[in-house]
Amino acid sequence: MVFFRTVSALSRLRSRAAEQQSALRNSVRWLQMQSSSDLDLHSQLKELIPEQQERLKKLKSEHGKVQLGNITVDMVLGGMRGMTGLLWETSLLDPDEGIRFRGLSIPECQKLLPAVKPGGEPLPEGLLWLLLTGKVPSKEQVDALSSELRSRAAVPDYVYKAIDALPVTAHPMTQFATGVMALQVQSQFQKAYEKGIHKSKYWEPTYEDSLSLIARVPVVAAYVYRRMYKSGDVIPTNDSLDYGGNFSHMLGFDDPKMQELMRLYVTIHSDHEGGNVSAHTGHLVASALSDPYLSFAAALNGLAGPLHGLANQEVLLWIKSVVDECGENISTEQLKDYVWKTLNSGKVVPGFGHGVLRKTDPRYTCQREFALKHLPDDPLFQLVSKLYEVVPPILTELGKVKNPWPNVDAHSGVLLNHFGLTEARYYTVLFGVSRSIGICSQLIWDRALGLPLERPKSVTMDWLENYCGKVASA
Ligand code: CMX
Repeated sequence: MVFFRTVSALSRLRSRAAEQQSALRNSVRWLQMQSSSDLDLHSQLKELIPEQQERLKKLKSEHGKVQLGNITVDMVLGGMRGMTGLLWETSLLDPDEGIRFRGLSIPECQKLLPAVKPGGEPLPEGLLWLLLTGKVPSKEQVDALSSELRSRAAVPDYVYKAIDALPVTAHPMTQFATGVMALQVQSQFQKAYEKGIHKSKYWEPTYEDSLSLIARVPVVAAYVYRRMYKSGDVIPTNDSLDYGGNFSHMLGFDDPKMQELMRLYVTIHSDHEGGNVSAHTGHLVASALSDPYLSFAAALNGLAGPLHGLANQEVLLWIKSVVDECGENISTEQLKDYVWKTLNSGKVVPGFGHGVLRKTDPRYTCQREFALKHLPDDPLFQLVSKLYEVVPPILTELGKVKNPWPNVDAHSGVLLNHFGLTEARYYTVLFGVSRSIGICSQLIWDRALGLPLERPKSVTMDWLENYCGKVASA
């Protein structure tokens, strides 16, 4: 009897232990599932999308007829300045305060986004996570995203061959955009569309293409640099490095300060709301359901214009022309004369002014802080500081310039130049790599929210004259 009781107690204990073990196994599995989906950007987005779709639906149904302002003839003739006409979720530009990425200013991003070491510059992967989810990621989430990007970074050989078909003297932006077009051959979106994907699923292959594109553009960009300036001596990726650090490494710069600069550079150049030429172009082209590669290549061609991203190159070339003519120890009077000479020859002063901003660009300010910390005695940095005093009063004196203050491009060149990246014609390619993060993040949301084909109305001068005549007589 005692024996039987002992056996049954033992078997109860064993089965309870087995139950407990299985419960423990389940909860570990659940925790693992939780943590692996916590670390996975795709899963995070999948959760967020339905609530944002509902939000948009509600906005349309409850507030669809609310007016956002009046369109004037000036706006139609003036490059649509001041016209609110686009939805762009990832960032918002305040004319006085500057850019906010998902509500965070640049100093807030520097404080909150994970860095390689505490107090360091934000990791661009962290910004990508923030732009896509609206949430500040943990270091573990950023590390997981870094490793996902590394796993997507392989570039097919025909991309290099397409670039090699161009003369080595072709502008770096032409070579870069050609490489991006060649990457398009691997578009998942295009393949899925050809197979007949349902529109509710468009965001998934857009996500795949976007992440692969973001992962691959630094490799293509570095190839262009090494091809043009380092006799084609290509440097392979270093799998122990993050996105910005690796980009700097592939270009040939392993100085930790240059890697920090690259992280800051990529972060602050990534996104600047939706109306600027490159972002708007990418969004417009994608609205025809062109895949992310086609859309981003189009965006790059807009970025390559001197009034937009090419100002990155123009500023350093202009600063070097100042030094060539007047020397590094240029006086304030000489500098004023040089600025007037530029203006009087019908050119703009590159790096100053903006279509929306009305104060000093905070992207300029954070680069200035970087310079004060790492290169305070650099003569070109001192010249940039002098320009800050000299140029705005002159532009104000012109009477027509709406914003006489420096923009992002006024500063980046002297920082890159200081660390040995002296080839100014290449700078806009760096801008392009950075822009992939902002433009592609919004493209994923464009498709997730089902945003329509973009097609504003245009009119002729005849139409405007007739319309204004009727308004006047009424
Ligand atoms: N130097 C000389 N003239 C300038 C000027 C500058 N830096 N900024 C503006 N102006 C002129 C414009 O050319 C325009 O002249 P016109 O009426 O004769 O055509 C007039 O001032 C009014 O322009 P605005 O309304 O103040 O500025 P816009 O919105 O038309 O243009 C921008 C904005 C950026 C194209 C212009 O300020 C400019 O050309 N700046 C220099 C180039 C530059 O730094 N571009 C980079 C911008 C940031 C980026 O996208 O990367």
